[in-house]
Amino acid sequence: MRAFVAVDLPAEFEDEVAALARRLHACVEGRFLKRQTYHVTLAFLGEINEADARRAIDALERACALSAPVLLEPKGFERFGHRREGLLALALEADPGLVGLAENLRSGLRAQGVAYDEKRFSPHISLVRRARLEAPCLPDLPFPHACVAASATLYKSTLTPEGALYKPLYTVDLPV
Ligand code: 2AM
Repeated sequence: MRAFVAVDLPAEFEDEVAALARRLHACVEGRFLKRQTYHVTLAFLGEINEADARRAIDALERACALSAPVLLEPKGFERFGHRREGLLALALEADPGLVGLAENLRSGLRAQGVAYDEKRFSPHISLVRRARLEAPCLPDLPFPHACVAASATLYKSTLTPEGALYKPLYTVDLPV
């Protein structure tokens, strides 16, 4: 299965991110992601088997047990990939709790021999794929208020023509 580990968004924060995305419709064309797909990826595992999934759960539990409170604090918009057809995301500040969680999870995965995409951790919430921006710059929009995350989850991702479907496999509470 295709899998990744992510921090889940608290419901109120998710509402605010969805409201921000709605306002973007005026100046951005592309495939807007559904609000139930919003998350902050900590580690993308790619194809894993059942044994790897058990090891990843172990690494997730350990990382969450060691974690400081994880603050989700919007920083600004960020574009990844191709200028005219890339991903538009809401970038988050490098909160020490969030960065520490990603580092501890990744070192736990390494210790368990579970491979993951080693791109540098750049915390963000993906909003629009194949994004084409009309205006030279994005308007001044109200960003979601910072909040403390409550959980992190191992997800199974299934690719479909309508986009990826994410199924939570195992969720661990974070300290608040
Ligand atoms: P993205 O939203 O920035 O594209 C599930 O695919 C999640 O894992 C997405 O949030 C995706 O990030 C992230 N991810 C990180 N590395 C990835 C990779 N190499 N391939 C696919 N998804 C990746």
